[in-house]
Amino acid sequence: MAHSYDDQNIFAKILRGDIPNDTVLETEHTLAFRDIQPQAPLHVLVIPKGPYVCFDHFAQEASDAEIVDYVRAVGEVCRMEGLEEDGWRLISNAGAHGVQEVPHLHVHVLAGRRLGRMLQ
Ligand code: IU
Repeated sequence: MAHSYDDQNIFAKILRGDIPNDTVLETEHTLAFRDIQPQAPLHVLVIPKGPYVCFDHFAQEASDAEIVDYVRAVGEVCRMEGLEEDGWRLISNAGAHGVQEVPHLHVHVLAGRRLGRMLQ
């Protein structure tokens, strides 16, 4: 799949500082912030700072340093928010069938209640 990145998407604007966000963690290559419409008591979005549309795009084109930073940041958010005991769920929607609304890679970290068994 060819990936073309739209730099007018809302997360690109957040990364440029044009729109405020509720930051949980910022590292060299990654930003984690609270979702504006939380679907669980804890709902954090973790995004790479680079211009990647989805996981596949990121896996193909990001540097090893970006990938390591990103994966570690997702784990760090879970640790920082104290989720080890009760657990969490990671989701990353892609494309039309994944019902991805914002075309910048993001992982949803959901926690704080027992989530439904399946996603719709
Ligand atoms: P999706 O996986 O692309 O469907 O998720 C996009 C998420 O981005 C969704 O949960 C929105 O509530 C969230 N979001 C946000 O946190 N801040 C915004 O300004 C916008 C969407 I627009």
